[in-house]
Amino acid sequence: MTPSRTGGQILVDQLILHGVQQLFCVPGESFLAVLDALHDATIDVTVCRQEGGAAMMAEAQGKLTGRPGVCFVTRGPGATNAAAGVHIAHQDSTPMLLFVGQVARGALGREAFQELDYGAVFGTMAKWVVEIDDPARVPELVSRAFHVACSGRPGPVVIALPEDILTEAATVADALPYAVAETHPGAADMARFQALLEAAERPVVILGGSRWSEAATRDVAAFASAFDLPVYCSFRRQMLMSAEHPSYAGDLGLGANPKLLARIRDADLVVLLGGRLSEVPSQGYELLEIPVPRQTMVHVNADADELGKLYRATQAIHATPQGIAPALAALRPTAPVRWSDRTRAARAEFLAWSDPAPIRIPGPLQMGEVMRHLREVLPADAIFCNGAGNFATWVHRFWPFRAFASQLAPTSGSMGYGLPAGVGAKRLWPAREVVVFAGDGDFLMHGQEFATAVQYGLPILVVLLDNAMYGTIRMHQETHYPGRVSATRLRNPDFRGYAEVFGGHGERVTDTAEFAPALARARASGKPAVLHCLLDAEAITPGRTLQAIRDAALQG
Ligand SMILES: Cc1ncc(C[n+]2csc(CCOP(=O)(O)OP(=O)(O)O)c2C)c(N)n1
Repeated sequence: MTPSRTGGQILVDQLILHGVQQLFCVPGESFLAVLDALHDATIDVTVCRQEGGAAMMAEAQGKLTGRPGVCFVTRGPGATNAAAGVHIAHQDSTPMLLFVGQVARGALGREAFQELDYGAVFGTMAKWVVEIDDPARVPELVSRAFHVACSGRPGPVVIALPEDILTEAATVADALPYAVAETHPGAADMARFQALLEAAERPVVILGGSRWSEAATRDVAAFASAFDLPVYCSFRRQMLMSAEHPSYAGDLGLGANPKLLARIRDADLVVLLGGRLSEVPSQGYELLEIPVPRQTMVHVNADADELGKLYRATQAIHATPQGIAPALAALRPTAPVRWSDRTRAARAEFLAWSDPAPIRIPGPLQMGEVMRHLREVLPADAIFCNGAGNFATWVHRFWPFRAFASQLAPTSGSMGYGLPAGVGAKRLWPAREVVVFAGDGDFLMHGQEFATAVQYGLPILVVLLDNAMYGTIRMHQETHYPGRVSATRLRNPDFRGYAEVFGGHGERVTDTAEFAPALARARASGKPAVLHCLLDAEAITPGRTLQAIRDAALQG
């Protein structure tokens, strides 16, 4: 006999049977019945300080595991705050479930207290939005939410919960744990792919998107080795290939290596494996022609709708990276490959570009030295997290990603992501070292989540690069409106003191020599830590000063 349960209890039971072990929330009176059901459940709840941070923590867990991260927020303002994380999950193709409180069914449509129409609010951002209007339908609709979030191109699903369905009882059976369908290439697809590859003189492979696994990255690395192919990662997808692999040739981010871009333009075959080659990696949609690239193109994507959306590929294969990886690993060249010299040259260009040793910037704190030190002392599988800003270049260009699930960075370019992502990662895998790179602007967008790190005893390390401005925007200002500084200066707090008053460990770093001992003390502290690093404002990129950018713009 199925017992009668409240909607809140049914919901929590569904989460458990679908394998949810953690969730993030800011509580609200709209879902008290869920909070009550969680009181005796096996799910670890992280209570956060702002819904944007909570949603980003959930999104980060989705990115690391491929399973939906789960977040609960209250109606109205809770939901709009959480939108920041929903947008990231959408653009980054991350499975995520956002449960939102809703007014009682009897008040719907009256613009009741904090009422929103979630279908309208999240319509362009979520993969699916549903309002559950009957506790007996919770198993069905939650099961569907898990499947929608994970299938094809993953993304966020928003589930609105009218508060009276959570307290009403129903007698209904549980669903089964969700199971996501893989799409695999057929034998004919693989034969055609191999023929296109072996006809090429200058092939390149670009990895991106989601639906990867550690095993899939190993298979693709084996495929790259067997064919001695140059492999690139898309923007903020560097964890898909070890930087130490002899085939790895760099990433297609903001400020990408010009030599790398030239090689992709010069290729005669582009294999786009998993990604969309969206605006940033395509360098403003200019790297490949739209809709018909000059190069022969093979596009492999988990979502049939992404194939032919921007690029009319020579061959389109509807398969997930996990679904195609074993077939790629099984391919063997039928003749010696002709592009090994090119692969070596591309690799050498990457190694030169990503070497921090020659980098010199204005001021006493040399970030090249800092990155070199981090490369020496941090474990290869440290999880690097960042939001948006020029500071992120130091990570993307100079940290050699070597492990799957070691990168948390929003392809959506969302500031304020690094700290909550780091909290999400450390909650998930406490034994992994978690490093957050943040700008001074970026950090304070969700700096309040440092309190969450302290509350849960999460010793994450924040390297906070303070140049007293929204530097990226200032850089663009100097390019387009030289000398006319507008709304980009910041007066910052003492971030060492900030960390300390929150109950964490703080350090202030003003020159290169101070960095290593400060890092050692922070790591030994066992507490969440902030290294407040004061950067010379002129050091706006690893290669150019603000003054040089302004001078170049003034000279027209
Ligand atoms: C949520 C959000 N708001 C605004 C922007 C626009 N934006 C991009 S980078 C940036 C400045 C980042 O400043 P900071 O974190 O101090 O890093 P810096 O560029 O100085 O290294 C801004 C405002 C954004 N990407 N995301």
